[in-house]
Amino acid sequence: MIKKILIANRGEIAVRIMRAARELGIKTVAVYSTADKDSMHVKHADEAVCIGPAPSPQSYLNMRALMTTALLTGADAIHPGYGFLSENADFAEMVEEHGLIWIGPKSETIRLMGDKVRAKEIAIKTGIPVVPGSKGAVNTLEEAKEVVKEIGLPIVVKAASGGGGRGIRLVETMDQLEEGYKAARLEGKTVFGDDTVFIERYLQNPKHIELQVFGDNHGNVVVFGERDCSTQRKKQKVIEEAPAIALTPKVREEIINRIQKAVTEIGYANAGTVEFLYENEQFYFMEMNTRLQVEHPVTEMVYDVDLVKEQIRIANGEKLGYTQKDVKATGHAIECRINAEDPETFIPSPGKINEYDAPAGQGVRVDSFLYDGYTVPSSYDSMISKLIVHGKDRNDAIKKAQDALAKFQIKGIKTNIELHKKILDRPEFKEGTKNTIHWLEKFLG
Ligand code: MV4
Repeated sequence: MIKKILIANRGEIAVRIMRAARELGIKTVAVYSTADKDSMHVKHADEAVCIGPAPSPQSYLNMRALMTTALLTGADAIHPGYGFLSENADFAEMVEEHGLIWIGPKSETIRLMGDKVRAKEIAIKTGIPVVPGSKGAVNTLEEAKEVVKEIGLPIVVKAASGGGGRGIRLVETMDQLEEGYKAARLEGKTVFGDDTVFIERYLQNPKHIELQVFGDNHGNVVVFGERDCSTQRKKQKVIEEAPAIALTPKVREEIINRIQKAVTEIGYANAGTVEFLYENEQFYFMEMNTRLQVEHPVTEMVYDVDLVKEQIRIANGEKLGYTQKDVKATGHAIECRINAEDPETFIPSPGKINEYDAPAGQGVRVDSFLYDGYTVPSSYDSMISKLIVHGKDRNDAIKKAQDALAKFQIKGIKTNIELHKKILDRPEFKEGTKNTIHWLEKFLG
């Protein structure tokens, strides 16, 4: 049984994980960098250990410091949160090898899904629809030309170790192919240490829809529906919602059933997200994320489930305790990511908060680590808060989000709260199907 969890993260997600642990009667160990000594996650933990200076490679990414801290504090499990080391198979393996519990999928699964070529092969094998493209890796420019002759233009060249938008090149004409192919390979090599690439037909104007899956260590898998994460800028999600109203009940049921079957087949354990592009009523597999996601609360709201508690229970060896037909979504949830950033330039805007007043009420949730007088450090992500609302339907949720945003006061630093108000007020957003992955960027001009 897990008695003490080390949380290898900071910010709102560290606080979020501590809440789940406390509710389960489990002690927590916070780790922090010197830049985070006054941070909320340090105050909320049962114990806190400083693991290094502000730069992440020397603190939150320092595997040896984290492992040592876990052993010295007697933690029996590590929760990585999202970002940082959450999808680092080497770290998950290190934790496993030291006899501690990794609260996430097996290191082997993380390694497999980190390789987008192998992940796509698994998708094809298990009956998940994929974007037409090369059969596996494309090793020469000649091969790339052959693939283009077969599937036509435009195409994208993607790094096999990529993800989150790095190492991807759009090729619209034959004479752009050499440059795009070489650039994707080089970016793969420089950013991920792997120059393997593959090719896909380019989808012009899709939505980004992802499905939340959950497996236990006894062969049971449940899919907690989908999220629409299309409202994004520069591959950073801004608003996420559940369910995706673009889907008809039939299309939703079919993709849920397919994924449930496929994820059961691969013996997946713990939380995962299967990401798709969605265009003309078709799903196209992109990748599988082997971690808890930032936007997990919208799923929690509509399925009335605590996904972090579920992660901990599953890591403890417990069974899921419900099946696919037991889980049902109610109403609509919307998450607004509140960033400390300049509203014009989007440049991060850290600094001291001299007034903080968060909204509350029925169906209103704020996941944050802010308090009056807190100084947002400059060393980390600019996301400082998540506003999540749950309404009886999408219009109700939009209205609740607008009311909550009107009440939200964060003074002393610049935030994107006004941007959220503008987005929620747009007819194209309200309509709900026109906001594809390119919509927000076009709207912002
Ligand atoms: C694509 C695509 C269109 N067609 N693949 C960007 C991030 C990476 N995870 C995959 N990405 C894309 N892959 C094909 N075959 C368009 C994108 C894309 C995108 C995807 C999701 C959310 C935002 C995006 C913004 C630009 C491009």
